[in-house]
Amino acid sequence: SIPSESRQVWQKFGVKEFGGKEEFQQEFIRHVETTLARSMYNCDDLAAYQAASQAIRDRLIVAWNKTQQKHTTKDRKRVYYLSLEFLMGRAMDNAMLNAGIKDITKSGVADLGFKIEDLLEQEPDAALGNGGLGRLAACFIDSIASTNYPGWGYGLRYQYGIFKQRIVDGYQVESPDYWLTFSNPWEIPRYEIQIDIMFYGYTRKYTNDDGKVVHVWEGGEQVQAVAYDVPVPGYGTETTNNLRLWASKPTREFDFEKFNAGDYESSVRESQKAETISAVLYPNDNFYSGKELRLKQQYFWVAASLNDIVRRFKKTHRPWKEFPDQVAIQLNDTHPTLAVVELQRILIDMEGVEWDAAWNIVTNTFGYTNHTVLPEALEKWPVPLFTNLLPRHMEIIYEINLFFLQKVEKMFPKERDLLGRVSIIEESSPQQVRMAYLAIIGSHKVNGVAELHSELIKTTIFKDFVTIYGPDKFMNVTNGITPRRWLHQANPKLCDLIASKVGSYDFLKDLNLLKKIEPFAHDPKFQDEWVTIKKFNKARLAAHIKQSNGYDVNVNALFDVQVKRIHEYKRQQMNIFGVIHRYLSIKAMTEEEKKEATPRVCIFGGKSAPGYYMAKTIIKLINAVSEVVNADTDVGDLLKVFFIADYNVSKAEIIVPASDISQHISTAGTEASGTSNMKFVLNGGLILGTVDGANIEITREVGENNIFLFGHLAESVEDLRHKHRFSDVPLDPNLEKVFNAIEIGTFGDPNIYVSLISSVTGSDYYLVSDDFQSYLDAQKLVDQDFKNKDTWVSRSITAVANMGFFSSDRAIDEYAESIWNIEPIAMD
Ligand code: 6GP
Repeated sequence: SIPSESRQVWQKFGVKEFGGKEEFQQEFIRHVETTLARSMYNCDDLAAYQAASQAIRDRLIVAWNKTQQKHTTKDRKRVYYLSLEFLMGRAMDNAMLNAGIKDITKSGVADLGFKIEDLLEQEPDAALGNGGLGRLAACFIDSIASTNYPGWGYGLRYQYGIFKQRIVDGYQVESPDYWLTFSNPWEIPRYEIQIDIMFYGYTRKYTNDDGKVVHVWEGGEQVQAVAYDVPVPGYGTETTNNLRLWASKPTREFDFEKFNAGDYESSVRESQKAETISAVLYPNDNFYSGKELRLKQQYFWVAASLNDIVRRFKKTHRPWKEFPDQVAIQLNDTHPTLAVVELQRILIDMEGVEWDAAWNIVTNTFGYTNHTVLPEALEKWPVPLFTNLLPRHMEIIYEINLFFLQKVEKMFPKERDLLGRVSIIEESSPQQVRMAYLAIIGSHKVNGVAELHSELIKTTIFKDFVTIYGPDKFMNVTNGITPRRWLHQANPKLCDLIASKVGSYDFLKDLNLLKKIEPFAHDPKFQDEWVTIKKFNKARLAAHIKQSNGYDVNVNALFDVQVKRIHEYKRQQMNIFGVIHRYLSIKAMTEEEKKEATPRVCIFGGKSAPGYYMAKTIIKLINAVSEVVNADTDVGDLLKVFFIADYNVSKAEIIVPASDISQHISTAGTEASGTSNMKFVLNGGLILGTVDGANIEITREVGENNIFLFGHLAESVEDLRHKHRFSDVPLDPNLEKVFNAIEIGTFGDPNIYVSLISSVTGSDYYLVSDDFQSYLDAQKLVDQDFKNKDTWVSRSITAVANMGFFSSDRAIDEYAESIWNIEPIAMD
C-alpha cells in the first residue's frame, strides 16, 4: 500500500465531485477536448451527450469509490442480487436526478449551446431484459442504493439486448439491438478482473493422504469472464452501489499450434466461440427454451459471480460458517439456481468443508423469488445435456437430491408418491433437472411477488414443499417500482404539482407522503392543474404517434393503453376483439348516438418472442384493425387504433403518463404481479383489469371505486377450463359477431386468423369467451364515467394519493428485513 508520507499528496489532489454549474462546464469541455478529441467546432448532440455523461460518470465514480470503501471498512453483511436480466433503460436522466445535479447540468449545457432534452435522446436504452422480471431487477437496484443498503447486482453484459421491433406489413420484424456502437460511458471495464470458467470435461475422485475422498473436475473448455461495473447512484444519498456485468472472452487469443500449421481459421474459431456466451439475450419472457447456450450463460455468470463473492469473503479471514452472516444472495427466478450447486462445490471440493456444514452455509445464504406459475416457463434441463456440460455439478445435484429425499422419506414414510413428486430429478425420458425444486431446497426463503401469486405457489406448484418445510419458508413480497424513474423522470410536471402540496420532494424517498394530496381531490384549482398536466402528457404521446404512425390524434379522447409483452395469457387478443366490437357498434350507430359516444384512442405496444406464432398473429390483427378503423370516415374521432412499434423503457416513460385507462386483463391467476399496473396508476391513469396479481392489492389501496375490475376469479378458472374440455360451451354471442367480421375479411385475409380464433372457440385456455361480456360491461362503464370529468379527476387524484405502498423502496425494506437480514449503512 501507499506509504503514509505519500498519502498526503494523494489526499491533496484527490478528485472532488463537481459542485456548481461552472465546474460542470469545465468538466464538459475537458471531456469534449480530451476524451473525445473534439472541439466546439465539431461538437454535435451525440458528442455533447457523451461529454456530459462522462462528466456525470466521473462524479458517480467518486461517490462509488467512497461507498465501496465505506462498505468495506464497515465490514457488514451485503446482498447480491443475481439476475440474468437488468432492463435499465437510459442512465443519464436518472443519474442527474439521483445525484441532485439536474438543474446545473441543464443550464450548464444550455449556456454551451445545447438542449438537455436533445442530449438525453442520444442515449440508447440499456435493454438487457425482456419485460417484468428484468425491469423489476432495475427498480430493485435503484431502491437498494436509495435506501443505503450495501448491495450489488450481478448480471451478464450482453452485446445484443432485446431485439428491435419494426412493423412491416402489419407483422413484427426483429432486428438486432447492437447497443454498444458508441462506447458506453456508464460502464467501467475491469480488465484486471478476469475469472477462468470451465465447461465440459470429466470428473474423477481419489483418496488423499488423510484418507479423504477428493473430487476433481478437469479437462474441459476454458473461457474467461471479464467484469464491467455500472455505478448505481441512490437518490438523495451519496450511496452508489455496483452492478457488475460479466462478458466472456477466450482464455487464449488463438491456438498457436494450429496457427503455425497454417490453419488460421480454426485457430480463431475457439475465440469466437467463447465470445458467443455473453453475446445475446434470449428474447423469451415467461417461457423456457432448453438451449445449451442458455445453460452455458447461466453457469458462466453464476460461476464468475460466486468466485467474486467468495474472494471478497476470504479477504475478511473469517471462518466459513460465518459466510451467511456476511453474504445474502437473492435468486431472481430460477435462472441463477446453479449458484446453489456452485457454492456447495466450492465449499466441499475446493475449500475442504464437510458436506453438512457446507450445505448449511448454502441454504442460509440463498433466497429464491418465483415470478410465474405458467408451466411453460418452469426451467427443466435434460440430464444428458447437463451432465455433459457440468459433470461435477450433476453429481452434486444427485447428492443434494438423495439427502433431501431421505429426509422426506423419514418424515412421510407412507407417502410413496411424494418422493417422485418432489424429486429434483423428473423421471421422464430423458430425465430432467427441475430447477425450481433445486432452488427451493437450496434456499431458506421462497417468495412470490404479489399476495395472490404467493398464495397460489403454496397451494399449486409448490404445495408438497409446504407440507415438507412448513409454511414459514414461503412468503410474499409484493413488487414495487421506483418513483424516481416512474414518477419524477417520466412525469416531472406532475411531480412538481404534487411537491407544491406535499411541501417538498420527499415523497420520492417516502412514497407514503403522497397521501398528503388526497385532501385536494375535490379542489377545483388542483383538479384543473391535474387535468392540464394529463393533457400535456397526452399531447406528448400524440406527437410521438404522429411521428411514428403518421396520424393526428384527438387529445380529448379517452386514451386506452395496453403495453406489455404480447402473450396469450395477458390477453391482448381480448382487447383487440373488444376494439372490433366497438368498431362494429359505432358502424351501427345513428348520428344522434354517435354524439353521445365517448371518443377513444386505443394504444397497443409490446414485443412478441420471435418464435411465438400466436403472439405474432395477435400483433398482425391489431395492425390490420388499425388500418381499417383509422381509414374509416364513418368512425372519425370516435375510434382510433395504434400499435406503437418497439415498446421499451424509454417509450414507456412517454406512454405511461398519458393514459386515462390502462388494461391489465390477464386470465385470473396467471399474472404473478404486474408492475406496469403500478406505474400507470402512479401517473394518474385508472386501471381496467382482472382480479389478478397486484391489481388486487392496488384495489385495496386505492379503493374499489377507483378501479374497473371484471372477469372470473382465480378460484373458478380450473372449473371453467374443465368445462371447455369436456362439454360444449357456447361462444359468447358478441364475440361470435366479432369473429364473423374477421371471417368475412373485414380486416384482410381471414386465413391469417384461423388458429387465433380456434384457440378461443376450441379449448379457450385463457377464458376469453368466458370473460368477454363482463369485459364489455366494464368498458361501457369506463365510457360513461369518463364523461363525468369532475369525478374522473378526483378518482385519479385519490388513486395516486394511495399508491405509497407500491414503491420498490418498501419492497426492498421487506426483503432486507425478512430474507436478507441486512441493514442500511448511512453515508455521512
Ligand atoms: C414476470 C411476471 O410475469 C410479472 O407478473 C411480474 O410482475 C414480473 O415477473 C416481476 O415479478 N415474470 C417474468 O417476466 C418471467 O419471465 C419467469 O418469469
